[in-house]
Amino acid sequence: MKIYLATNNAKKLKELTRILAEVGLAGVQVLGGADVSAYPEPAETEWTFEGNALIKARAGAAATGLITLADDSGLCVAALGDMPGVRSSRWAGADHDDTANLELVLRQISDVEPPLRSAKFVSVLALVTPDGFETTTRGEMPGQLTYAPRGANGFGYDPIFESDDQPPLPPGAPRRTNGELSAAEKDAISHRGKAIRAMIPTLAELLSQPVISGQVLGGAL
Ligand code: ITT
Repeated sequence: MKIYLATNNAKKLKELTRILAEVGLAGVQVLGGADVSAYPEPAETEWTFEGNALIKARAGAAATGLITLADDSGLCVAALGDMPGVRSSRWAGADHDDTANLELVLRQISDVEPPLRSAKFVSVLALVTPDGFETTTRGEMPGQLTYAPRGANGFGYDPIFESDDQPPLPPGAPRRTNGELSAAEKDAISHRGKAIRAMIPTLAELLSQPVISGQVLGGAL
Protein backbone atom coordinates (compact mmCIF):
# COMPACT_ATOMS: atom_id res chain seq x y z
CA MET A 1 0.00 0.00 0.00
CA LYS A 2 1.32 3.45 -0.96
CA ILE A 3 0.55 6.93 0.25
CA TYR A 4 1.84 10.18 -1.20
CA LEU A 5 3.14 13.16 0.79
CA ALA A 6 2.46 16.23 -1.35
CA THR A 7 5.14 18.78 -0.48
CA ASN A 8 7.96 20.54 -2.29
CA ASN A 9 9.70 21.36 0.98
CA ALA A 10 12.43 18.73 1.47
CA LYS A 11 12.81 19.41 5.20
CA LYS A 12 9.07 19.21 5.79
CA LEU A 13 8.98 15.94 3.83
CA LYS A 14 11.78 14.58 6.00
CA GLU A 15 9.84 15.41 9.19
CA LEU A 16 6.57 13.96 7.87
CA THR A 17 8.27 10.73 6.78
CA ARG A 18 10.15 10.45 10.06
CA ILE A 19 7.05 10.92 12.23
CA LEU A 20 5.00 8.50 10.11
CA ALA A 21 7.79 5.92 10.47
CA GLU A 22 7.87 6.51 14.22
CA VAL A 23 4.15 5.85 14.68
CA GLY A 24 4.58 2.75 12.52
CA LEU A 25 2.06 1.93 9.81
CA ALA A 26 3.09 -1.58 8.86
CA GLY A 27 3.51 -2.26 5.15
CA VAL A 28 2.88 1.31 4.02
CA GLN A 29 5.24 2.81 1.45
CA VAL A 30 5.53 6.58 1.75
CA LEU A 31 6.23 8.43 -1.52
CA GLY A 32 7.51 11.99 -1.93
CA GLY A 33 7.61 14.29 -4.94
CA ALA A 34 10.71 12.58 -6.37
CA ASP A 35 8.81 9.26 -6.55
CA VAL A 36 5.87 10.46 -8.67
CA SER A 37 5.50 12.10 -12.08
CA ALA A 38 5.80 15.88 -11.94
CA TYR A 39 2.54 17.84 -11.90
CA PRO A 40 1.76 21.57 -11.70
CA GLU A 41 2.09 23.00 -8.19
CA PRO A 42 -1.31 24.41 -7.18
CA ALA A 43 -1.53 28.03 -6.01
CA GLU A 44 -2.14 28.34 -2.25
CA THR A 45 -4.94 30.86 -2.55
CA GLU A 46 -6.78 30.30 0.74
CA TRP A 47 -6.42 32.28 3.98
CA THR A 48 -6.71 29.26 6.26
CA PHE A 49 -4.27 26.41 6.85
CA GLU A 50 -7.15 23.97 6.29
CA GLY A 51 -8.00 25.50 2.91
CA ASN A 52 -4.44 25.44 1.60
CA ALA A 53 -3.70 21.94 2.93
CA LEU A 54 -6.77 20.66 1.08
CA ILE A 55 -5.73 22.42 -2.14
CA LYS A 56 -2.34 20.67 -2.02
CA ALA A 57 -3.74 17.25 -1.07
CA ARG A 58 -6.48 17.39 -3.74
CA ALA A 59 -3.90 18.22 -6.42
CA GLY A 60 -1.67 15.37 -5.25
CA ALA A 61 -4.47 12.81 -5.17
CA ALA A 62 -5.72 13.87 -8.60
CA ALA A 63 -2.24 13.67 -10.13
CA THR A 64 -1.09 10.40 -8.54
CA GLY A 65 -4.26 8.43 -7.90
CA LEU A 66 -2.93 7.75 -4.40
CA ILE A 67 -4.18 8.53 -0.92
CA THR A 68 -2.45 11.86 -0.38
CA LEU A 69 -1.39 13.82 2.69
CA ALA A 70 -0.42 17.49 2.56
CA ASP A 71 0.69 19.81 5.37
CA ASP A 72 0.02 23.53 5.42
CA SER A 73 1.82 25.13 8.29
CA GLY A 74 3.26 28.34 9.60
CA LEU A 75 4.20 30.61 12.45
CA CYS A 76 1.48 32.79 14.01
CA VAL A 77 2.96 35.72 15.94
CA ALA A 78 0.61 37.33 18.49
CA ALA A 79 2.13 40.81 18.13
CA LEU A 80 1.65 40.60 14.35
CA GLY A 81 -2.02 39.64 14.53
CA ASP A 82 -1.15 35.95 13.94
CA MET A 83 0.82 36.66 10.79
CA PRO A 84 2.84 35.45 8.92
CA GLY A 85 0.48 32.46 9.32
CA VAL A 86 -0.41 30.95 5.96
CA ARG A 87 2.13 33.29 4.32
CA SER A 88 5.06 32.01 6.42
CA SER A 89 7.11 30.47 3.61
CA ARG A 90 7.01 33.65 1.52
CA TRP A 91 7.04 36.30 4.27
CA ALA A 92 10.15 38.08 2.97
CA GLY A 93 9.52 37.40 -0.71
CA ALA A 94 8.43 34.84 -3.23
CA ASP A 95 11.34 32.43 -2.78
CA HIS A 96 11.57 30.17 0.28
CA ASP A 97 14.45 31.89 2.05
CA ASP A 98 14.20 30.80 5.68
CA THR A 99 16.86 33.24 6.92
CA ALA A 100 15.28 36.28 5.27
CA ASN A 101 11.87 35.26 6.63
CA LEU A 102 12.96 34.91 10.25
CA GLU A 103 15.07 38.08 10.12
CA LEU A 104 12.04 40.02 8.89
CA VAL A 105 9.89 38.72 11.76
CA LEU A 106 12.59 39.67 14.29
CA ARG A 107 12.76 43.20 12.83
CA GLN A 108 8.98 43.53 12.89
CA ILE A 109 8.81 42.74 16.61
CA SER A 110 12.12 44.33 17.63
CA ASP A 111 10.38 46.66 20.13
CA VAL A 112 8.11 43.96 21.60
CA GLU A 113 9.07 42.68 25.07
CA PRO A 114 8.23 39.33 26.68
CA PRO A 115 5.65 38.02 27.45
CA LEU A 116 4.22 39.69 24.33
CA ARG A 117 6.75 37.88 22.12
CA SER A 118 4.50 34.85 22.13
CA ALA A 119 3.82 32.83 18.99
CA LYS A 120 2.62 29.42 17.93
CA PHE A 121 3.40 27.03 15.13
CA VAL A 122 0.35 25.54 13.41
CA SER A 123 0.24 22.48 11.16
CA VAL A 124 -2.88 21.33 9.37
CA LEU A 125 -2.65 17.96 7.69
CA ALA A 126 -5.14 17.21 4.94
CA LEU A 127 -5.89 13.70 3.74
CA VAL A 128 -7.60 13.28 0.38
CA THR A 129 -8.36 9.99 -1.38
CA PRO A 130 -8.77 9.67 -5.16
CA ASP A 131 -12.39 8.73 -4.42
CA GLY A 132 -13.09 12.12 -2.90
CA PHE A 133 -12.93 11.49 0.84
CA GLU A 134 -11.38 14.49 2.64
CA THR A 135 -10.46 15.21 6.21
CA THR A 136 -8.04 17.42 8.15
CA THR A 137 -6.28 17.38 11.52
CA ARG A 138 -4.54 20.27 13.29
CA GLY A 139 -1.63 20.50 15.68
CA GLU A 140 -0.28 23.56 17.47
CA MET A 141 2.92 24.31 19.41
CA PRO A 142 2.90 27.41 21.63
CA GLY A 143 6.09 29.26 22.49
CA GLN A 144 8.09 32.48 22.61
CA LEU A 145 10.25 34.23 20.03
CA THR A 146 13.91 34.95 20.77
CA TYR A 147 15.82 38.13 19.82
CA ALA A 148 18.34 36.26 17.65
CA PRO A 149 18.53 32.86 15.92
CA ARG A 150 20.11 29.90 17.74
CA GLY A 151 20.66 26.33 16.54
CA ALA A 152 21.00 24.67 13.16
CA ASN A 153 18.48 21.85 13.50
CA GLY A 154 15.02 21.87 11.96
CA PHE A 155 14.12 24.48 9.36
CA GLY A 156 12.17 27.67 8.75
CA TYR A 157 11.61 29.69 11.92
CA ASP A 158 12.93 26.98 14.29
CA PRO A 159 16.06 28.96 15.31
CA ILE A 160 13.97 31.84 16.76
CA PHE A 161 11.27 29.79 18.52
CA GLU A 162 11.42 28.47 22.09
CA SER A 163 8.62 25.99 22.66
CA ASP A 164 6.69 26.28 25.93
CA ASP A 165 6.61 22.46 26.00
CA GLN A 166 10.32 21.82 25.56
CA PRO A 167 11.89 18.96 27.50
CA PRO A 168 12.91 19.79 31.08
CA LEU A 169 16.49 20.96 31.56
CA PRO A 170 18.80 21.00 34.58
CA PRO A 171 18.17 24.00 36.91
CA GLY A 172 19.70 27.17 35.50
CA ALA A 173 20.16 25.79 31.99
CA PRO A 174 18.97 28.17 29.26
CA ARG A 175 15.84 27.40 27.31
CA ARG A 176 16.45 25.93 23.87
CA THR A 177 15.07 26.98 20.52
CA ASN A 178 13.56 24.36 18.22
CA GLY A 179 16.81 24.70 16.28
CA GLU A 180 18.64 23.38 19.33
CA LEU A 181 16.34 20.39 19.89
CA SER A 182 17.05 16.95 18.47
CA ALA A 183 14.71 15.62 15.80
CA ALA A 184 13.05 13.28 18.30
CA GLU A 185 12.62 16.08 20.86
CA LYS A 186 10.95 18.32 18.27
CA ASP A 187 8.69 15.57 16.89
CA ALA A 188 7.40 14.73 20.37
CA ILE A 189 6.06 18.26 20.96
CA SER A 190 5.69 19.75 17.49
CA HIS A 191 2.60 20.99 15.70
CA ARG A 192 3.38 18.53 12.88
CA GLY A 193 3.82 15.59 15.25
CA LYS A 194 0.45 16.35 16.85
CA ALA A 195 -1.34 16.71 13.49
CA ILE A 196 0.09 13.43 12.19
CA ARG A 197 -0.67 11.48 15.34
CA ALA A 198 -4.25 12.77 15.19
CA MET A 199 -4.52 11.53 11.59
CA ILE A 200 -3.18 8.02 12.25
CA PRO A 201 -6.47 6.34 13.24
CA THR A 202 -8.13 7.56 10.03
CA LEU A 203 -5.16 6.61 7.91
CA ALA A 204 -4.88 3.16 9.46
CA GLU A 205 -8.54 2.49 8.89
CA LEU A 206 -8.40 3.70 5.28
CA LEU A 207 -5.36 1.61 4.47
CA SER A 208 -6.77 -1.61 5.83
CA GLN A 209 -10.25 -1.35 4.33
CA PRO A 210 -11.59 -0.69 0.84
CA VAL A 211 -12.56 2.83 -0.11
CA ILE A 212 -15.93 2.91 -1.84
CA SER A 213 -16.32 5.66 -4.41
CA GLY A 214 -17.89 8.76 -2.90
CA GLN A 215 -18.08 7.37 0.62
CA VAL A 216 -15.66 5.83 3.01
CA LEU A 217 -16.17 2.76 5.14
CA GLY A 218 -19.92 3.18 5.30
CA GLY A 219 -19.49 6.43 7.20
CA ALA A 220 -17.45 4.78 9.91
CA LEU A 221 -14.81 7.51 9.89
P1 ITT B 1 4.78 22.94 0.54
O1 ITT B 1 3.66 23.93 0.37
O2 ITT B 1 5.31 22.42 -0.76
O3 ITT B 1 4.47 21.84 1.50
P2 ITT B 1 6.06 25.16 1.92
O4 ITT B 1 7.36 25.32 2.66
O5 ITT B 1 5.69 26.24 0.94
O6 ITT B 1 6.06 23.72 1.21
P3 ITT B 1 3.86 25.94 3.59
O7 ITT B 1 3.19 26.79 2.55
O8 ITT B 1 3.01 25.08 4.46
O9 ITT B 1 4.92 24.95 2.96
O10 ITT B 1 4.73 26.91 4.50
C1 ITT B 1 5.26 26.45 5.69
C2 ITT B 1 6.28 27.45 6.22
O11 ITT B 1 6.04 27.67 7.61
C3 ITT B 1 7.68 26.86 6.12
O12 ITT B 1 8.29 27.18 4.89
C4 ITT B 1 8.37 27.52 7.31
O13 ITT B 1 8.75 28.83 6.97
C5 ITT B 1 7.24 27.60 8.34
N1 ITT B 1 7.19 26.37 9.16
C6 ITT B 1 6.24 25.41 9.14
N2 ITT B 1 6.54 24.42 9.98
C7 ITT B 1 7.72 24.74 10.55
C8 ITT B 1 8.55 24.12 11.48
O14 ITT B 1 8.27 22.91 11.97
N3 ITT B 1 9.66 24.74 11.84
C9 ITT B 1 9.97 25.94 11.34
N4 ITT B 1 9.27 26.60 10.43
C10 ITT B 1 8.12 26.01 10.03
